[in-house]
Amino acid sequence: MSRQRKAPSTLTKALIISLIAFPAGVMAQSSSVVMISQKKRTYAPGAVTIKPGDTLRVINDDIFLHHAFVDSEALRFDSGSMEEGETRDIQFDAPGRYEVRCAIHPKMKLDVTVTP
Ligand SMILES: [Cu+2]
Repeated sequence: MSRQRKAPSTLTKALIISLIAFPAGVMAQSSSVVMISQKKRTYAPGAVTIKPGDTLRVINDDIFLHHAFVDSEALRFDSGSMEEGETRDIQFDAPGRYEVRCAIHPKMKLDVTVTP
């Protein structure tokens, strides 16, 4: 009996493993949501650097229609028309450089760098 009491139970082992693994797991899986404003026919900020898995949340802060699209090999995204106050989330999974444009205002450009 005494030998059984000294051996850690499966539950105890699982708790110990969880406590050790949890902080590393949180760091590896953390992803961010970065706000991007469409204002006065520009993206603000105009350039952003993010990590794989991060999301850009684009909001139309103008009183007229905008749009947001990405057309690259790694990612194709089309927001459709975005009215005042509307948001769209664009998640970037693959490292690389991207451009987010607006089909309504050709000069609008957001440079996105996704670092490995
Ligand atoms: Cu626009």
